[in-house]
Amino acid sequence: MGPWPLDPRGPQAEASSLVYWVLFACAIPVLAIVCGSLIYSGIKFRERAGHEAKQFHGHNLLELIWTVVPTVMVISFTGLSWNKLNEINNVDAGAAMTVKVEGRQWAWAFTYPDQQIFKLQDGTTLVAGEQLDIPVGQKIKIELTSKDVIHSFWVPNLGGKKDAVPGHTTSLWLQADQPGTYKGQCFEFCGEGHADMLITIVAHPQSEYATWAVSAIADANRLNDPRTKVGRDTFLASACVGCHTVKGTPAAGKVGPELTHIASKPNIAGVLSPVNQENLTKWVSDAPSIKPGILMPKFKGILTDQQINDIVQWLLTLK
Ligand code: HEC
Ligand SMILES: [Cu+2]
Repeated sequence: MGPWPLDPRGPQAEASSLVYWVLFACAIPVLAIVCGSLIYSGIKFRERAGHEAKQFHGHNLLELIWTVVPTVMVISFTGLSWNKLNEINNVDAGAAMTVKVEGRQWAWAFTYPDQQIFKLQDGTTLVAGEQLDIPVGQKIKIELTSKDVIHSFWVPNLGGKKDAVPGHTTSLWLQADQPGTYKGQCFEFCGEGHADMLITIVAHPQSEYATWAVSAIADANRLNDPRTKVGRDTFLASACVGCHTVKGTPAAGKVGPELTHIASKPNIAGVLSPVNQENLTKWVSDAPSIKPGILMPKFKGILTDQQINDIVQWLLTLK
């Protein structure tokens, strides 16, 4: 099933779905009794030929019942909600890690905690877009803020929603009981890209989380390697980004294939093998002469040989 609050996969979401189901279970008999007796007495005691509507008022026992029962119910609901709200709002106690989340039109950025396992070689901390990776069975504190307008963070299977307000920090906590992928969505209309402001939370078994972190750091280090930075910058500044996606960078084009792992592929576009400096240079310089009719233009003459070489050096690090 997709994102759905009544399919809780963690204690936070369980707390609110429990309140929902208890209230729902009590509301059904109340509805049945109230509507049932209304309809029943409307038919039974109505005025009709040979039957005069009975006139009476006051019935101590009935009045006592319909005062006491709802009072007890409402007080119990208050107690239950109070109790569960305390649990839901208990953000800090026992949190294993704190992730800073910033909403902006129209994406989320996740900054991992200032811990050694999330450090890049340039001393900065791992930041990810769209996807947050967490360990299973641990309480994760989310500190929310916004860069522009009000957004709302909601991953229904894991927990309640919270607004991300510019200039303020709000917080919530999440915990996934099972490994898996949990989808969420910005829940405050925030402009034309609102519908695309998605959230993906991937929960890893605790024993595999450190391994995930190592590979995430390696990916981030590769993309930010100072030795290939010129190539990265040239790539991002040229037409390539309009057609190709490289995860972890702003390049998100969808016309051509994703290049996130181009250096690990067996060939380039199915025609040039292996993926090495020589072949990539040929391809980027003049793809149409290698594979006639493709959409990718020739870059020889548009970019200098040096620029093509810089880009190729960077592409070679995309393993
Ligand atoms: C107008 C769109 C467009 C632009 C601009 C563009 N490409 Fe491409 N690119 C493509 C398409 C389409 C393919 C797939 C060709 C095929 O497989 O038939 C491709 C394929 C590739 C491949 C091989 C991918 C694979 O999976 O084998 C590489 C590498 C590549 N492009 C690099 C670049 C670089 C670097 C730039 C910028 C200098 C660039 N492209 C600019 C459209 C584009
Ligand atoms: Cu939003």
